[in-house]
Amino acid sequence: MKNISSEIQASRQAFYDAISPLNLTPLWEVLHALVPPQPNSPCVPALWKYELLEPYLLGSAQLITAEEAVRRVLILENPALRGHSCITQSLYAGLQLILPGEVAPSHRHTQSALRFIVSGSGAYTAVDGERTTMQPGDFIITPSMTWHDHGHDGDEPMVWLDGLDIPMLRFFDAGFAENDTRPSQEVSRPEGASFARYGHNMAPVRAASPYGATSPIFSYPFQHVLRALQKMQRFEPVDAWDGFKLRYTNPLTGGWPMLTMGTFMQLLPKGFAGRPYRQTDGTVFSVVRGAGTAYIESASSQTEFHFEPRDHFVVPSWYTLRLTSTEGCMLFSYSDRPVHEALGIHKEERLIS
Ligand code: 1HN
Repeated sequence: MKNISSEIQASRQAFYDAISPLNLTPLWEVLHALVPPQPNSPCVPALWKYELLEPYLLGSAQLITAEEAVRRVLILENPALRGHSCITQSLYAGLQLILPGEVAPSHRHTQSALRFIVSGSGAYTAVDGERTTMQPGDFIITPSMTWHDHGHDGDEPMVWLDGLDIPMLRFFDAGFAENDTRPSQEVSRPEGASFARYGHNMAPVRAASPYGATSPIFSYPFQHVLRALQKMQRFEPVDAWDGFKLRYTNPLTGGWPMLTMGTFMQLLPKGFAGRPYRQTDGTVFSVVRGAGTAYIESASSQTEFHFEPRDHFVVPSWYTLRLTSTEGCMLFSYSDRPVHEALGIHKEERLIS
């Protein structure tokens, strides 16, 4: 507000006090905060070094079983939003541990989940009667309201990143959940059945999409993405901002595999020094291979994260990100971009320097 006399200020305050019991408040006091000239996220950039958290994650198995915990997860909480179980205002992230012989019991909920496998192998996730064995680097989907449980027939601890749209569903007050009557759901189809039907640029002639606009494929194996990016690296010019970057797709539509979260894999070649960009979708990164540096800036802050395999970091909406990698690296990421696009509010700026 401009310079105003204390007399006017006092009479305005008296007015606000008078209308407050009627649950009224003056727009003119909050207008610029409500409609900022550009995004002004309450989130901050943050890095979770796997090396530092791994002892605690593995140690959590001494405290509680997967069955008792239902899901034994350490949530990655944005440092500026502690206590809200979220990594950005719209996204949840956590690292889940399952040990050989354990079961994470079957349940279902309207929140959609993605898994990105970080460490170990041999555990399976079951979705809608079909099990998928998980390998490092695989991207796996649990569509909204599908029964899902996890189990582990292998012989080493297994860790994956869970990405859920929990804060969005909380915002819309649209959360429903239900526990199954059995810890593990019955298997009704062989492993790979969905991939056979939908994973080879083919589709059943008459069958309708089993999960609406969500992808009919539960698992996007790492080996396929790796092959694609390595091949691209040989014949395609490198993108000055992204390196070589692909988005995962729903094979039936070409659109995003999930309605609320978009997923990506990128390869930064050796010696890559990316240009800066910013976009409205705050993004969570999981480091698959190699190492590099993320330079993250806003008008009032500058952060530099050195990342290695299994590290995770978050870049809030409209922060500028620049990626570099001396040895080369691969990064998986997810964001709420499908929602921004559906609402017509997605914005990206690719800057020159
Ligand atoms: C959930 O169902 C899983 O199925 C993981 O593995 C994390 C966080 C909150 C609510 C449900 C899972 C979750 C979750």
